[in-house]
This record gives sequence, C-alpha cells and structure tokens, in this order.
Amino acid sequence: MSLPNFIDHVKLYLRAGKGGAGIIHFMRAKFVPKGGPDGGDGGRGGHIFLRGNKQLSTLIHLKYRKHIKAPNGEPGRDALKSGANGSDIILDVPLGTVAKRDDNNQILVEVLEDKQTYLLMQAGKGGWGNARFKSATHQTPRIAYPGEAGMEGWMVLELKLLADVGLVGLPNAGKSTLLSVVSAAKPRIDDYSFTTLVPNLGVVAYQKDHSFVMADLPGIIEGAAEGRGLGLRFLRHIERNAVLLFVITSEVEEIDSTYKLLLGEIEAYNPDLLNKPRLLAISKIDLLSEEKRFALLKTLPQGIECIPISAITGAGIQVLKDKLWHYIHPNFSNR
Ligand SMILES: Nc1nc2c(ncn2[C@@H]2O[C@H](COP(=O)(O)OP(=O)(O)OP(=O)(O)O)[C@@H](O)[C@H]2O)c(=O)[nH]1
Ligand SMILES: [Mg+2]
Repeated sequence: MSLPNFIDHVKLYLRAGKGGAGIIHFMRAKFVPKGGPDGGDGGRGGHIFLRGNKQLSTLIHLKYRKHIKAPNGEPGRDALKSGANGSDIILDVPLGTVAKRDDNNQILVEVLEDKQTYLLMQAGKGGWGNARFKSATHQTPRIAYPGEAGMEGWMVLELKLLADVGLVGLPNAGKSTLLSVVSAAKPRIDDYSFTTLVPNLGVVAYQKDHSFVMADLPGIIEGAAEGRGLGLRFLRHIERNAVLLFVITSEVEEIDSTYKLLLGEIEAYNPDLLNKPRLLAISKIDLLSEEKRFALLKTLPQGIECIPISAITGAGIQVLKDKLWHYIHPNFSNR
C-alpha cells in the first residue's frame, strides 16, 4: 500500500452545538382558564465524535475542513415538548490517529481500534423550560434557562503509522527497494537522495498465513532531530514500531560510524526509541567483491545483529524476514 497525498497532521477548529433555550409558556386550552406552565426544555447541541476506521490510511479527507461546527439544539416547545437535539458529527480517522489540544498539547485520545468512538467535543445541554420551575409556592414561573455553550477549540490530529517494522537509514540506503522486494508495495526507487518523501507501508507475507507491516520512511540525515532534511516530521512514525530496522549500504566506508550517526539522531529525537529492539541490514552487498566485503564486515558495530542483504540477488532476504518475525513475536514457534 503506497500512500499518495499522505497527510499525517491536520489542525481543525471544532465547535460542538449549543443547547437550545428552554421556553416560557403556559397551557392554554378551552375551559382551563389558568393552565399551568408547560414550556419545554431545549434540545442538546450536536456532539463531535472521533471514530477509528480501518479503511483509512491518511487524514487527507480532513485537510480542507478547517472549521467543523455541529448544529445547535432546538428551543423547547409548548405542551412540555423538548426541542430536538442537534445532530452529531462523526469524524472518521485512520487507526493510529492521536488527538491533541492545540493550546497545551494534551493528548485526549489515541484511536487504535476500528469503530472505536471517542467524544471529542461535548455539546451544550438544553436549557430548562418553565415547566421545570413549578412548585407549590410558585404556580406561574416566568423563568426559563438558555442553552449551554458546547465545547470548542483548536484540535490537532496526528497520524502515527501502526507498523511492526520501521526502516531507518540515510537517503539512498536501499530502504524502498527492500520494501519493494519483501512486499507488494511499489514505492518509488531512484539513485538520488530523498526519493521517498512520504512514508510507504507494505505488508510482508510470512510463511503460509502470517504477515507483518513494514514502514519505509524518508531518509534521515545528520541534524534530523533539529529539523534538517525531512527528519523530524517523519521520525514520529517510528515511535510505535515494534522493531527498528536500520539499513546501511555497503557503499559506505565504515558501517560503525554510519550506525552511530543514525543512532545519535534517533536518541536526540526521543531516547525512548533506543529501548526498542533493533536490527541492522547491510544492503547492496552484491556491489562488493569478496575481498571488499570481508574488509567492510570488519567495521560492524557491536551490540546489534547485522544481516548482509541484496535486494537484487535476494541474498539474506529470507534470513532477514525470519529475524524480523522473531523480534516482533518473541514467543513464536515454528512447530
Ligand atoms: N546494486 C544494488 N543496488 C540497490 C540495491 N538496493 C537498492 N539499490 C539501488 O540504490 C538506489 C537507492 O535505492 P532506494 O531504495 O531508492 O533508497 P532509499 O533508501 O529508499 O532512498 P531515499 O528514499 O532517498 O531515502 C537505487 O538506485 C536502487 O536501485 C541492491 O540490493 N543492490
Ligand atoms: Mg526511499
């Protein structure tokens, strides 16, 4: 699944509906000279809900809806009838969407399941009509309440991809090519930097009836955590990946220093990411002579499992899939 028009951040002004006013009214009927108060309550306004929808993969459908207002409740009516409620608005979002208040960044909800529904902006209640104020000492109340205001404010919706594996590497490392050989995804591949501008997701079939999701992210460069390149904007997508797969091309002089650079960027962005399991694929191994390959493999970093691969010849690809699967499902047994 590649994602054209990938939108992972929208800012919206939302306003739930105001409650309708209660009314002042007295029963008027033939032969009932002094009818009591019968002014009904106002209806509540429309709520605004967020709902998970597994069919969606971006927030693009909300990009051009800057202001979203739910209708107000109707005023109360005579004969004790309440006003109609304002109809609710339901905003469907892809799984992995986080809703935050824009003013203080407070996270309100993370939508993780299909059809999960969350009341984002509560509507105002309808006001009481005068019938509610009747008492033994107060037979003709000339009082009713206005409806309450609904909640309103700027809200940010952010999508974090729900992938099992996130690819981390410099531009041109061969990340998209790898995704294209392990899944049906068709990301753009080219021999210049920043070919990938938006994340691509691919489903990797594993054994007979298993699969996992791999996210190909734009390349990370030195200074990414401070905002260089495309870095920070997409680093947040790996916050949820179960396994980080570093990809370093065998065209580099030294694997260890490249690995440290990537690790440094990840750490500067969010040190918690270092708690995730990680693996290192040394890509394009087909480009090296036996001799060079031997020399390069001496520059491997410590403390991380390294797998030489080639997307062109297929070398190492199955081993890599096996390892990834076992990192995602540590208790999985083949038997
Ligand atoms: N020889 C060889 N070339 C490869 C291999 N994998 C990728 N390449 C080439 O390396 C170049 C970069 O590949 P991409 O997959 O676009 O790299 P990327 O990491 O996605 O790059 P960005 O999207 O810019 O971050 C392309 O010209 C690919 O054809 C491989 O296993 N062997
Ligand atoms: Mg790419």
